[in-house]
Amino acid sequence: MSTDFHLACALLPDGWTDNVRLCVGPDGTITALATREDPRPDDTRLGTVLPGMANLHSHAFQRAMAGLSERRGPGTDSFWSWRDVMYRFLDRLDPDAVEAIAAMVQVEMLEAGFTTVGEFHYLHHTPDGSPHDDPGEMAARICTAAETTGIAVTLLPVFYRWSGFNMAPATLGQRRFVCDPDQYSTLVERARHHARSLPHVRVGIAPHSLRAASIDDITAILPLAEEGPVHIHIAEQIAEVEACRDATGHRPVRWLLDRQPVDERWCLVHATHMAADEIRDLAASGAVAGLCPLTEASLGDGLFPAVDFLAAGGRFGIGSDSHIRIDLAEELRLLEYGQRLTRRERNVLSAPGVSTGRHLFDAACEGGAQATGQPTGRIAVGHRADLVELDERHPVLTGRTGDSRLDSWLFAGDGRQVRSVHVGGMARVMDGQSTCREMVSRRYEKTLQTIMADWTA
Ligand code: NGQ
Ligand code: ZN
Repeated sequence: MSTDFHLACALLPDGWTDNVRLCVGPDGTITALATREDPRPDDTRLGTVLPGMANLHSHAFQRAMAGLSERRGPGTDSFWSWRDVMYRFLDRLDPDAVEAIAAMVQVEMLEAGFTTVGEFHYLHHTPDGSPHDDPGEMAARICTAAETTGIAVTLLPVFYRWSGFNMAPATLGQRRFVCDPDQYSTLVERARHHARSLPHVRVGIAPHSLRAASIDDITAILPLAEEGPVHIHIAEQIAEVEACRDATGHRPVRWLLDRQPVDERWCLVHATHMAADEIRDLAASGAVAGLCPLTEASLGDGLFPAVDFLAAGGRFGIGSDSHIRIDLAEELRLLEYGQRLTRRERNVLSAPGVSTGRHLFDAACEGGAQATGQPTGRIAVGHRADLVELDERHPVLTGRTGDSRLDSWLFAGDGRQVRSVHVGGMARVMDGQSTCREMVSRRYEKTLQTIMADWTA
């Protein structure tokens, strides 16, 4: 069965267009698009509609510890002390908990206007570090969560082997992540197996970082990506840049670009600390910079060199990473505000005469689709019908038209202006709420009661 839509006003690739009719095939793809059309009696009628954006970087389980590492410790708190808390937290999670948390996160993403998620998952094994009977158990649970919520998923099973450069052995806290290339190949195969149960799914690979995967490891596992994306954390912390320089004589982005075939399939997550040549060459590679502004602020990473990277033609997308908040509007806003605060200027990341909201939204939709390898981020024939409808009656959007709707949503709003969300033509959010929120949040609450029972700060 196919469904048809009538959109009163839609952001199409060449701009805002009124009275758009879409035909959506049984697999969720837009099969026909016509403009200046009246609605027909059976059409699903929507108001102001944007394409769905992919959230390209997620560690779903971290949502459940949001706010638990905001108490100052005895020394200087940092990314690394946050990571200690995070490791202590994840030790409590079993597959049921991972599934419950992932479903909650996906519900929150959908309600924020994200229609696809790139799940970079590394909590693979049981608490003692031995694999599950099915080594892909955790991938299966992420898929089950997505079956419940309806979000499109790109599974990015993580290769994690070392605790630092020069093949430093993994620590006890990392025992649930570690694989050698053979074990990893099984894991990816199991992830592919479980992915087959979902309608809107891709599988890629994710060497965790240059700390956790050597260049030779990356070379060994790269064929496992097949046609899928390759994601890696890189140059997020100064300590990592320095350790890389000590070990290799080069900065991380330089080291990767010179030793791996980095191209459009790749997503370099964070890439916060780059020298001028790295910015230029990463931009030229066609890879996506996976920016996670709220997490980068929360963890004290530093500021991505957005002005220079965009001027060099670099591509980017947005991830909510640690999920300290899940808010599409706030991520793009903080990306721009970081630049305003340091440069003491306004409307820094757009071009003269161009709406900043529109410019950032378009770029992040495109980058997110590329990085997740999904046919999303565009309302066009051949793309999936991932549709985000804004509530134009919300006070934040009152009286706004065209790009000023995007500016007002992204700079003055949040998830509350999202009225409905369709993924592959299926309604997943209605009247601002995920269609499975109640069930998912009940289960999440139970899970958290257990996890938090004897948690100490
Ligand atoms: C992660 N998160 O894998 O969850 C990392 C922290 C690490 C971010 N980098 C762990 N934001 O990088 O070692
Ligand atoms: Zn991450």
